[in-house]
Amino acid sequence: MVESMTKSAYLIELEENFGAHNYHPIPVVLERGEGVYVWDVEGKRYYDFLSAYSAVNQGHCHPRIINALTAQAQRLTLTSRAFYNALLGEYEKFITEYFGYDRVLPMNTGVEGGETALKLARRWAYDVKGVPENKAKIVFAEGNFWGRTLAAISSSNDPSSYKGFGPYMPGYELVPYNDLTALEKAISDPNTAAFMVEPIQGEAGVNVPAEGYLKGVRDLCTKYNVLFIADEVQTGLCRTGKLLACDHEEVKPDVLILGKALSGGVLPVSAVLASHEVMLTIHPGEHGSTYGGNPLACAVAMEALKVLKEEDMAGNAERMGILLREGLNQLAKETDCITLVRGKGLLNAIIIKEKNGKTAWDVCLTLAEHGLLAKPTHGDIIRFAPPLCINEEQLKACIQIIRDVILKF
Ligand code: IF1
Repeated sequence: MVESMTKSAYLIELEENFGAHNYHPIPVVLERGEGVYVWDVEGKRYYDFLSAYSAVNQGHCHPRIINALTAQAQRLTLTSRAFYNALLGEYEKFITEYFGYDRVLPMNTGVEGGETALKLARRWAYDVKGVPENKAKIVFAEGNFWGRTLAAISSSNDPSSYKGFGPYMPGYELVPYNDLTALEKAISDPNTAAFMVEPIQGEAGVNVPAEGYLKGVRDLCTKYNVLFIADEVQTGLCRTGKLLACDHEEVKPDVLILGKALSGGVLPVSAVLASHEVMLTIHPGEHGSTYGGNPLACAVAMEALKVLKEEDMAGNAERMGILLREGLNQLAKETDCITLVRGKGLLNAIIIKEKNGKTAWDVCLTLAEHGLLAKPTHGDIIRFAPPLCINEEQLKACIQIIRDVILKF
């Protein structure tokens, strides 16, 4: 390391020289996290307003989750599913009762959850609904994002997700988000297996659908015997002020996909929940994963779910979200560079109008200088999604930071 370089600069240089360039991070190098705070290698403290894209809802390094991790890590971490393990059955009972489903299929990343849900939907279409072999259709909403695999990017209409990675998965159809007429037209096709949708579109920039959309999706999927798959990888686990974003409209999807904060951010854990009828269409040896359902993940996920409930993180997200949007809407009245404020619970975003050549990226760089971490998406949208353990004093401090930066912008 050259003496004159800061440690951050040195570590950024290493990633520049030895890593793939599949990200363009905000130039901050983090080495410690606790609750709503993270520290960089120079010891500067930040409020984390991204929460690792909603994977650290419980706060960074939550002590109960870390304790569950370290205790289990000293006993047994991985057996593969070639054998039973002492935690998986307990976890399966716990999580199915926690969310009110018959069965769970444990995986690791969110996108594996999506892939699993789609395999279940196609298999259910052939074995239960009676769709002719290889004719099953899956419908998605424009603006969807559910991961980076070839099956996932095949459903995307965002060129930065799919361009240059063809050919694409067949059997997909896209409809506009928040449009029940288009949805009914698409899923009335008797070969339709499922409609997979995010209750609020995260990557699209916290796109909140009209009140009643999810209820409409539920009713149409029931009417046409089509599986309603809710991708709650980002919106689930108290992020939007309810346990699940679907709970805002009291609708129950046929298939529920969870990920990210299911482990409180300590290791990849995802899950697909469904009925006996749907889940048992996959038979032994027809799906799986080396790490899926490993005892370490089971121990961590049970504690992560207990923390959400026992610390009333949904209630706090609801209350703090209202405060945050009040602050952002007040700020939007005082400046013309915020064109929109939207969100639910602690999943929020503002849309920044470029000014004097300054963009949302520049705002995020200045926010970082002022001790608040956020990152733009789709150019002009800044997501504000702190850990759900944030308290009123911390939130007010963050609103003040955002005000100071935007009003100077
Ligand atoms: C990246 C954002 C992107 C997701 C939903 C499934 C997955 C995700 C609704 C897949 C993952 C992550 C991926 C990460 C950044 C982040 C993200 F939407 F959250 F902002 F990319 F768009 N369903 N979202 O949001 O879960 O396989 O990643 O565990 O790819 O940069 P995963």
